[in-house]
Amino acid sequence: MVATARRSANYKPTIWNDEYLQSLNSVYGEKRYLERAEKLKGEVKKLLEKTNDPIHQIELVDVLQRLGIFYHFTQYIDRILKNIYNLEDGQDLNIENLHAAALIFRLLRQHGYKISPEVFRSFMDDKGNFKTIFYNDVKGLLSLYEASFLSMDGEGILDEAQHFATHHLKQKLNQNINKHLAEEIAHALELPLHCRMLRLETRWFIDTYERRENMNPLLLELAKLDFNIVQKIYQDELKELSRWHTKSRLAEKLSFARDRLVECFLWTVGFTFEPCHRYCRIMSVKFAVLITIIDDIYDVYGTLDELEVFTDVVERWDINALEKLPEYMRICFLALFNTVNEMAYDILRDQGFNITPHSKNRWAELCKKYLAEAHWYNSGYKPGLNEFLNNGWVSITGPLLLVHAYFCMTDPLKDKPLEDIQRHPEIIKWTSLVCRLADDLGTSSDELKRGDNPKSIQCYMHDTGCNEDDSRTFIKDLITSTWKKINRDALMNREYSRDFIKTSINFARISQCMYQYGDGHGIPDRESKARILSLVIEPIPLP
Ligand code: 0FV
Ligand code: MN
Ligand code: MN
Ligand code: MN
Ligand code: MN
Repeated sequence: MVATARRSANYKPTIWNDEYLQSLNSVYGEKRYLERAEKLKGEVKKLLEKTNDPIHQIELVDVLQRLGIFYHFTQYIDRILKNIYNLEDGQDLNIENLHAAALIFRLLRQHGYKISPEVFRSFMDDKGNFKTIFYNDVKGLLSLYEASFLSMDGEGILDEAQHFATHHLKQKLNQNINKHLAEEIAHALELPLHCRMLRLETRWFIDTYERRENMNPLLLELAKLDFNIVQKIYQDELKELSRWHTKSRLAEKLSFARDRLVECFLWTVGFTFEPCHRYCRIMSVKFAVLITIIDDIYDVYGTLDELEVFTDVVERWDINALEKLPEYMRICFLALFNTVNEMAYDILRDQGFNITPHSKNRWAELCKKYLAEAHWYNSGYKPGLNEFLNNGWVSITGPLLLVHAYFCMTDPLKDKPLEDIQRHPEIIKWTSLVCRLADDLGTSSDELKRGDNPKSIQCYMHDTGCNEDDSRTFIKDLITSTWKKINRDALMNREYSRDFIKTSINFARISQCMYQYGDGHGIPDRESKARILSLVIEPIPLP
């Protein structure tokens, strides 16, 4: 028998072994810390109750969000925002301060309130330019800048705001300003708050907040303590996942594929960070591990004949067809089959609802898209950008992961919404597209060297004849315009829970984060390592 010639992707081994993960041993599960946190939460509630001035209220809400502790106070925050929205609506809120206006705009819109960007008109002159007195209002410029990223198509006033704020903030960086302020500006200009992964932003902001002159030590202490308590919860989840992963021996049996358990965990902390979404994280990690392997099978290791059979077996969801598969695919399919069944069982037990047909449809859809890409590669076919993206926003696995996240965070599940969600609602479509584009920016150079079909950057170059730099600029602009679609849908959408909408948006955020400096999913020992250390491993020092 002739041995099949197989390609290799030469991915590096994991840097996180089970023994190390099992040794993680944060002290922040101890009663004294939990009690201290409860006491501090009580203090913050008092602070929320006694803060009356709307501008102080909105600043407090912003700080609670950025410190990552808002989820303890959602009822208070909802009440404050509703109240401010009503004042705003009745024009009772006479804001002369650009910073406050921008903060109110950003927070109201973020929480689904329909506030018009016309609120910025009063900061402009007759010609529609922002007034010169704001050129040196750094706080106002920063807030305006962040607010402008919640824009939708056709909101020219926010485009102008962004242009204006960016220009003047860049100028400030060239002037002799305070070092910490310069850091804040550089951080904002690198990637706006609206597009940042929440937990990493929290970790960054805690350090920033500590240096502020008017910071509140109560909020700072709670933020640090809560971060560490949540980190201890993540460690326990990761230990459980690592036991599952080790027992499965997937990494050993399918040693050609990326072994990226902990990086997958980073993805899922990006989807949803709150302790109450533990089940969503656990199941999403298992799926992401399987996706990572299956993607490597289709892209690198499998032969076209094998891929055809695998796709067929997944489509028929036929455990009796296992014998048709080569050994390595049997292991993979059975692991997939068992993981889907595990989740289906949990949901059937708890909710009396069978997700199996919905889940298997998503896996079949994914494998068919993967197969199409494998055919393109093998035949040397070069799709146009549109054709590529029609396939690519699904093959990046956003629809699969988000539909499963929906199963985890929706109770009760019902037939009608489940049928609707199979038809790819806008929020899933656009956030997945951001992931595809960000992934192509971060991974396509290596993929092409390794042997893969052209990705969006190359498709656009092929369509237009432009060079790679111009194509990358075009793809980055496409990400920007896709965010406007996400913003519109997040505001108009009344079909899905805020939790699910937030998770979808978070999916776009963690995608941009993962590929911000290259292939954060594939390359284990650079930014991803530092990020995992800071979110999952190293507590914030407390006095
Ligand atoms: C990306 O790899 C990859 F493996 C993903 C997106 C699966 C893990 C995922 C998530 C939690 C989203 P790669 O760049 O090889 O993907 P493509 O589609 O370009 O082959
Ligand atoms: Mn791939
Ligand atoms: Mn692929
Ligand atoms: Mn491929
Ligand atoms: Mn890729």
